[in-house]
Amino acid sequence: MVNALVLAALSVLSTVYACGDHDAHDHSKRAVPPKPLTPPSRALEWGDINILHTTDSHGWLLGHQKTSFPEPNYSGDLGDFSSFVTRMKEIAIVCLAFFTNVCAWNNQNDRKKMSICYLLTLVTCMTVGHPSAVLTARVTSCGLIGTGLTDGFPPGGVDAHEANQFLQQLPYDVMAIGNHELYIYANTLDMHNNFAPKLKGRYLSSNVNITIADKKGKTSSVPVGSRFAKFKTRKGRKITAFGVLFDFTGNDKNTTVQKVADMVKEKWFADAIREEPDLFLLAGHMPIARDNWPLVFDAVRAVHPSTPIIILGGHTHIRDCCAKLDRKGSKKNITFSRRYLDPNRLTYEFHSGRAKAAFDTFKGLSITRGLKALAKKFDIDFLFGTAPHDFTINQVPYPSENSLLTLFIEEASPIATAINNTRASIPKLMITNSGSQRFDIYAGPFTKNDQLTSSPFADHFLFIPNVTFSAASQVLPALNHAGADQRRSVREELERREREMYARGYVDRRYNEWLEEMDRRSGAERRAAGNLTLGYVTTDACPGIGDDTLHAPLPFHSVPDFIGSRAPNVTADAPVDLVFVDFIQTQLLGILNSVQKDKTYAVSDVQQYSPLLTSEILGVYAQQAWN
Ligand SMILES: *[C@@H]1O[C@H](CO)[C@@H](O)[C@H](O)[C@H]1NC(C)=O
Ligand SMILES: *[C@@H]1O[C@H](CO)[C@@H](O)[C@H](O)[C@H]1NC(C)=O
Ligand SMILES: *[C@@H]1O[C@H](CO)[C@@H](O)[C@H](O)[C@H]1NC(C)=O
Ligand SMILES: *[C@@H]1O[C@H](CO)[C@@H](O)[C@H](O)[C@H]1NC(C)=O
Ligand SMILES: *[C@@H]1O[C@H](CO)[C@@H](O)[C@H](O)[C@H]1NC(C)=O
Ligand SMILES: *[C@@H]1O[C@H](CO)[C@@H](O)[C@H](O)[C@H]1NC(C)=O
Ligand SMILES: *[C@@H]1O[C@H](CO)[C@@H](O)[C@H](O)[C@H]1NC(C)=O
Ligand SMILES: CC(=O)N[C@H]1CO[C@H](CO)[C@@H](O)[C@@H]1O
Repeated sequence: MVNALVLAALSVLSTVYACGDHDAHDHSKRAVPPKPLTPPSRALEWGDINILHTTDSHGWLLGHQKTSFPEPNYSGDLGDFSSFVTRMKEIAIVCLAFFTNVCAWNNQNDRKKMSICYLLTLVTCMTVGHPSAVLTARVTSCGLIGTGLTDGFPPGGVDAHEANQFLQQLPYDVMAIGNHELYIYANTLDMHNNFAPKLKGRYLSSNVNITIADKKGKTSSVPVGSRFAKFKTRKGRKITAFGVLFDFTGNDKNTTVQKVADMVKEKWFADAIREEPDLFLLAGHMPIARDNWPLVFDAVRAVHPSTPIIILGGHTHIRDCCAKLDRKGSKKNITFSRRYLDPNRLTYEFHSGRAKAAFDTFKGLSITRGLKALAKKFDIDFLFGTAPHDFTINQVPYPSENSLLTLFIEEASPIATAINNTRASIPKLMITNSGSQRFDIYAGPFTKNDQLTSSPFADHFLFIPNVTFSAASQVLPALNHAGADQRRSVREELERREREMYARGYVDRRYNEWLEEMDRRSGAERRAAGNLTLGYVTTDACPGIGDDTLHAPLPFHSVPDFIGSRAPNVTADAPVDLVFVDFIQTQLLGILNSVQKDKTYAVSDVQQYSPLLTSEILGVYAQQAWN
């Protein structure tokens, strides 16, 4: 039996959080959320092979620290997780190992007694029933859109370099490369030079290479980590593992992502799968549904019709499972089960059967201490102000008082960009894409870390002066395809952009569809029942309930693709500044030229509106308005 315990994506994109004691400078109160957490619903099932699988933790190594729901559910930090892994491995091995030692110690000179002792031990352990090793697999993605722990490095540093010192202390048997390791060459090089060697052949990049120069300046393309790994579990089961990345196109120069379809045709791949292991472990930063896993699966199946294959996916931040790839059913009688754990101490303590100090390991505590020291070193708790209440992206309608999008475009952007700006007094309309805001803001301290998390994109505000208000006011509805003329082309453009964005690593659309579906399916009833706490409610294609802790889903409201500031109180023919983010310049010019015919606007009409970057807006605003 194969057992996958999936520690859900730490919900980078859409939930929220704040320090328990309202003290932004102290992460030490973590792990003691003010509201009681709901414990897991039932004990885990153990099998012959047990896998702990984490994915998409990005920079959330200190866990989610805010007190607004459901953030405390994701409050476990990497140190807690390290202790959990140790405790689960102990449960798997301690029985035999412990009693074997006891037998040997007590019966040193009596072989017969020793044999009986062994036999009794064996029977006891079999009855207790924890026969196997725990493998740990991580489908990685560090850097960007993480938190200050990875992205908050001082000038001259390398994204995630410091945080990786902690990750590499966990006993991952297999780790697969993710897209965020590839946006900036220096980050990839750091993974290749410093991180991969620490993983000793277990950092897998089956289809990802980096181009490096040797001492003589001669360049060559080599795998970032290893292409595959073959190893044995503690009980001697042979594993052949790969680490595959989806067909990602947003990678930097001098890095290569080979298409999955081409990878499976490589000679090295054929050579690697020729020998039959007990299990193929296909780990990879690629969602298990709607992506290229079947290509890898079929390539293995063509050679080995019945060898167990387990696929560990990731990337879209959703909980998902399907057991359908084997259409004819395997000849070997294997069973499989999976469980999605909320990553918090309560979950870890419940399943390890140890609480508080008895749960923590020395290494776990030292990782937590180290991460806190790193947070301090990067000054990620620098306080901009105190948010008066929660501002969320999808939990409330847009526009509304508690909408982060409303806050950003109607309040924060106009106020922050007006500071030291000679055009401040000129009426304006501001437009940005809603995807620019990545994470909710929760009531309480708003820190440098929160700013990085909510608004990671460093776009410039540009503007076109002297646009008539009547023309400017048509641009936003047209961008959102409300105007009949533009509807088809804009929709097509958005679809095209969506496909392109997915290939470049953006996953909001899929993650949001998942949240929306869980709310539509059962949101109203489950919340009304009043006996469930908020969190993920997973419906997947594997049998039984996958969620470890039962929840009611968060409310979900969809938002338009583009959002705008409040209209100034001016006449239709009055000149206004049309302000927008550089990211949407091409589309905006096209639309502006289609809604009016007085003038053909071109890139030469566009100027910089403010030296402030979009990633700085919330901090500047909070310093003004939330102090
Ligand atoms: C790629 O790396 C090589 C070797 O370091 C270097 O000479 C070359 O300029 C790089 N190319 C780009 C486009 O960065
Ligand atoms: C990756 O590196 C290996 C080893 O140098 C090389 O043989 C292979 O052609 C490279 N693959 C790609 C897709 O660049
Ligand atoms: C397969 O496993 C199931 C459940 O453990 C068991 O009932 C069945 O008899 C097994 N079949 C074979 C062919 O071993
Ligand atoms: C505005 O100008 C003052 C004085 O030069 C400066 O201290 C301040 O940082 C500026 N504020 C912004 C948001 O640029
Ligand atoms: C806006 O137009 C007025 C006249 O209509 C002109 O004087 C002014 O220079 C223009 N401003 C810019 C920034 O182009
Ligand atoms: C919650 O309440 C509903 C309706 O009263 C009930 O069917 C369900 O079993 C309860 N769930 C839990 C986890 O107590
Ligand atoms: C808009 O401006 C007009 C003319 O200056 C003024 O009478 C009116 O009260 C303003 N409306 C609002 C809502 O400020
Ligand atoms: C499982 C779990 O921890 N659920 C918690 C999620 O967060 C809310 C708000 O803090 C709690 O009430 C739940 O118990």
